[in-house]
Amino acid sequence: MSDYQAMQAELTGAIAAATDLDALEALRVAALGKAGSVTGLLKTLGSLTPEERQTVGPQIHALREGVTAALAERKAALEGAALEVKLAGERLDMTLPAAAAPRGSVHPVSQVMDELAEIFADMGFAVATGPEIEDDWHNFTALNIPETHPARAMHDTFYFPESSESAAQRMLLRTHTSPVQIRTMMSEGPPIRIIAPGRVYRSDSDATHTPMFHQVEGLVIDRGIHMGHLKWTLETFLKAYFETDDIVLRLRPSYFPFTEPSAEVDVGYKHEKGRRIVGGHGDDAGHSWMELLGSGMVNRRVIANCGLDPDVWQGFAFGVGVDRLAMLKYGMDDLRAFFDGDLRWLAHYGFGALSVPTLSGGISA
Ligand code: 2NM
Repeated sequence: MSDYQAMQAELTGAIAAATDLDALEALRVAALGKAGSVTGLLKTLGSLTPEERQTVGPQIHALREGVTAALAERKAALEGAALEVKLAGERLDMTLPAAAAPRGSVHPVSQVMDELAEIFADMGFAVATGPEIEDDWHNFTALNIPETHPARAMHDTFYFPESSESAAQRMLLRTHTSPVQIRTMMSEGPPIRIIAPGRVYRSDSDATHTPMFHQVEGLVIDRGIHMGHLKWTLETFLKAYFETDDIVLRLRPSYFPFTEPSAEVDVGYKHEKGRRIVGGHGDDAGHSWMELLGSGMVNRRVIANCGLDPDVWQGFAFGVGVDRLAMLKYGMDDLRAFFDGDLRWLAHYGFGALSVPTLSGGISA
């Protein structure tokens, strides 16, 4: 082996052993740089005789070519490996969810309110809202609730402190969502089809009553409205809500100051594994009636109080507790747990943020 071949073997060995691009560049400079060992040999060619150049020249050139090729090959290998490392570090698992699932859940009351809005929207009802802090007129007087009515007693209503103005200005926490219906009749005018869901307040607290609870009331005002419209609407609503056609209603004569006539609405149900299951005729074997809603034809005096002519406009209204609707459908047995904020209860009974109730996709998600 010539000296040049030995030198090439040594250089290519070092090049093949270079572990990174910096080390490789140092080897290139040491061999092919201005003061490099191979460059130094090339410089000697000028001082050789033509004969010597004939034999030595090709060997030195071959040395340079060999080293250049070895450098290029190693550089490509090292760059390829560096790219692999970079890509491995940037790897994304596209099968993973974009973000961790949220830890919160939708409260059953919110879920049921969404279900109600969806069901009634399909029957042409809009959702109306109003203030929870009301005045006596909208909460009581307009609804034909006389001063002497038990609902006005201090015992039931949360009143704000008397202001320096007249007693009529005294504010209260609404005891039902009916003032929303009053405000809608006065500001929108007929025809009206609304539901008013929301928080209501009564000074009452035991195993089945909380001082704040949720109500949804409905109101239809138009020409020629009668109790047949009321019964059909409630039947259609309850069939959609409980997701069964096997719903039988019983309308029982009752009294409310704001409706005349008034009817309490019972629904047939049975007990199954200690739970109430809505469905069937209440007089059938194993069944009973359960009081579920209050309703009636809006009292002429209420219609007149809102500035409408009761000889032209008639309507029906109804009210139902949302918390109780939720308990019946989703099998909760303790009302007070609704308002405890216990994370274990919410994890168990809560709904996913994406389980939106729709008539086409299913009311209960
Ligand atoms: C009920 C029962 C019966 C009712 C009446 C009205 C209004 F404003 F139109 F007069 N709103 N809601 C009503 C009627 C509410 O809840 C048990």
